Amino acid sequence: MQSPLRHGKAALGTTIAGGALAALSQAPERASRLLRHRYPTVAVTGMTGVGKTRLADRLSRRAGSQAAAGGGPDVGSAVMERRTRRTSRLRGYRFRVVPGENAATRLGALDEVFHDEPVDGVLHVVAYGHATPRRTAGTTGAAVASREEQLAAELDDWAITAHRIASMAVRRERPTWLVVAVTKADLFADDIDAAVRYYSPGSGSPFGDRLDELRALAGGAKLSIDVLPVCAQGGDKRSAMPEKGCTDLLDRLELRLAQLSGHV
Ligand SMILES: Nc1nc2c(ncn2[C@@H]2O[C@H](COP(=O)(O)OP(=O)(O)OP(=O)(O)O)[C@@H](O)[C@H]2O)c(=O)[nH]1
Ligand SMILES: [Mg+2]
Repeated sequence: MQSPLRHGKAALGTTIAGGALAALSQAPERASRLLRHRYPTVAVTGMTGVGKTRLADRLSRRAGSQAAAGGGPDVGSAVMERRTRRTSRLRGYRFRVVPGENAATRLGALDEVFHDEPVDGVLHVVAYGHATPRRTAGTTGAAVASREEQLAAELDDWAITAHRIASMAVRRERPTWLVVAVTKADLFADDIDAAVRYYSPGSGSPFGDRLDELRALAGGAKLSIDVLPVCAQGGDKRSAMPEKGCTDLLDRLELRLAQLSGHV
């Protein structure tokens, strides 16, 4: 017959072993939660030629692409680009740059960032009608598009992304953040206020109306929206937006990302 004491010991042993096992099985989940906290994932979205790759490269302190440096053809991204930014004290971001509508992998990339591995926040890039026109695959000759056409294309592109953001936001408890980055500010340096207004909620502009709709759909408390001007490359010292001006705008954007991520 087993003594009650031995029985008790065995039971205790089992509990400890069980606890250790449970802790072990939770370890990957805890590690991924820590990673998400310190290195939140950020989807970088927007239409083709708007400047997503250049901006993500600047934000992740990566040297510009060959095309940006002046050599080689200026082509759009074909696949999702992954960039990690490390800031001080083991913090940073994991950027997921969704390629523009020219890329065949675009839909899969959208699925990945908004459904399969939902991101913590979204950096949606727009350029106030200054996206670099890109040819659709299979056609030749330089592409041309007016600013009006580019703004209309941007609205169409935004409708798709907004829908994805809304369904991600309503599915989860914690709030989602959206930053609309109005890039290429060097190309409309005297018009930055008007550009920011055009992309702001409650402004009554076509884009503003769509942001209002998205807010209503997602629930105001579940989605924060910021609109910030930025540029990835500045002009020379005498231009309206010299490199120094661009760096200042980038710093402001980074500060906001840090606040939204709880880094500061
Ligand atoms: N003037 C100016 N040009 C920029 C800026 N950012 C990007 N560009 C240029 O705009 C073009 C398109 O930039 P990309 O970053 O390749 O655009 P993208 O959004 O990644 O485009 P896809 O990969 O096709 O989706 C390139 O020629 C860049 O050099 C900027 O801040 N100012
Ligand atoms: Mg790109």
